[in-house]
Amino acid sequence: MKINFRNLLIVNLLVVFWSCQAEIKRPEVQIIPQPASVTNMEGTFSISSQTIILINSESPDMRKVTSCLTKRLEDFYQIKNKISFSGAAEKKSIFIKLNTGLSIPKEAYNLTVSPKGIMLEASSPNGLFYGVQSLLQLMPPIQQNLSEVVVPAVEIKDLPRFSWRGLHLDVGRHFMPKEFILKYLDNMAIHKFNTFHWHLTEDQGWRIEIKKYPRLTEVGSVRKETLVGHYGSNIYDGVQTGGFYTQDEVREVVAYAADRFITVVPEIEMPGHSLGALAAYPELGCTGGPYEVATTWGVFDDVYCAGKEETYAFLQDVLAEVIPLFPGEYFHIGGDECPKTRWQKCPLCKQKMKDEGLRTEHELQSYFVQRMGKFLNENGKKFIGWDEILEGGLAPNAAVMSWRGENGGIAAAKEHHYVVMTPGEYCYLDHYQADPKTEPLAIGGYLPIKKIYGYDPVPASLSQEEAKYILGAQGNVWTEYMKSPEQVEYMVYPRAAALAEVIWSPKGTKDFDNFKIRLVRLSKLYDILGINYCKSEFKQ
Ligand code: TNX
Repeated sequence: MKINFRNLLIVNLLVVFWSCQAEIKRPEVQIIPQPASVTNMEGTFSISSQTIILINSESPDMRKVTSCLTKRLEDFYQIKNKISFSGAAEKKSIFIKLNTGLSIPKEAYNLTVSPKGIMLEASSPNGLFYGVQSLLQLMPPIQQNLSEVVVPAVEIKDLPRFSWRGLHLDVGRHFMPKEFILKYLDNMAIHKFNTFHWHLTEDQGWRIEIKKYPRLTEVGSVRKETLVGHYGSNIYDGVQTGGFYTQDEVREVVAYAADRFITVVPEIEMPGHSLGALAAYPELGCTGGPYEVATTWGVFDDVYCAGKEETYAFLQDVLAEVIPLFPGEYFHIGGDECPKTRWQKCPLCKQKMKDEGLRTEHELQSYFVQRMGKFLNENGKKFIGWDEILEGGLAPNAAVMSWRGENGGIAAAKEHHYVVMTPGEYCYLDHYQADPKTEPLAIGGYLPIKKIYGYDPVPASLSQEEAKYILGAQGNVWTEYMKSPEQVEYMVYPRAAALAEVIWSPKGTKDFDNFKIRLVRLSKLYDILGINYCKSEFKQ
């Protein structure tokens, strides 16, 4: 046979063209956080308005899962799908199957995309929700009218490494409007975070309505001005500022979070960081005041008086109103940064120490925390506090949030207490993420995204048995230097994406270069969603 080189060349070109087409047609699987197992397969599946979403359960939880999917298809691509209740998969459909008999953990899911259809299966709605989040990341990060959305064929088997995947927000230093809290929750869900730690009371403002004590919000939520620049500048802006959430608004936030399978953990700080409350009810301090809602940052000597029974009665009343608003398992009672200066001089505190046989003010703090913890336990809550609650003796069933490094967490885990890791060096999203010279003013520190990405929440010094007490990790967002929702987003994203992978993905699968490639894609979604993320990582 005579070979015609011209024809061969054409055939070659066609082959190259087809294979390129095929490559273009099969988008890459780029998900954050990286799933536990991803098997790429040949081909794609196209979702159009003809694609039926099949479900095998019609519970409210199932509706949350499906509406997350249908809303995205409609909002981004103008594709409207029918949802149909059915027992089995059909060709070319998306089958969302709740299979309570499936022996995989609560938040795990299996997602199979093939040219014949999509099958998502989990043992609980939580797992299905995360499966949907992954499916959404298989779709193109564009907002455009499309007749079909092409997703790559793939088999994903996924489950989280940790059960506490937290993001915190301090609304005491700067109040954040409810609408922003809702957006914060939306963005958390995309990253498969499941715990929102809402820091609600501070020296600079009390942010939650308490019906029995109206002055907490009338007086305690407003400060007359705010420090300008860094601590110690002694320059103030002269602008009165404040804000708080009504109990109805809190209920709305908690329900909105639940729709995204996020638990809200409230924090009512005690015994320190309490000037907001003391300004409203000065009789609760050792000196009786008067006190002012703080206008600067830092740690203040005036804290709740541990010697007065009125303090405990007040806090129990407050907790009694707050507890029913939050259905989650845990309640946070602060416990950090409580100077003992006033207690040392206070006759009532001294008397209390005598009566209770307490030798040091640290033991008095421990008494305080244990007493309030007991009240929480009696009212159906577990409690968690910052690692200072270890000082002077840890309450028998308290969980610890380790922030001053990992040592507090390690000590607690060794004593078989549950721990959430939030060491400042790795988890403080208020620290600078790039060169301070080019960044908006922040509290200090330096935590580039790569450093968070490299964090492992289980310290090497723990045995396998002790490591089971590490519930997970959390990013903390203290807002001294974040005046607006935009600034909060700037500090949180994209670093929270790195943290999400730390907490979700299996140990040993992390690869920062690969993460960065996936992050470029995720940032396109941030653009569409109007997230004001920091772009320094994308420059180079
Ligand atoms: C320490 S972390 C605090 C906060 C500050 C933060 C600033 C913790 C339990 N207490 O009150 O806002 O540092 O980084």
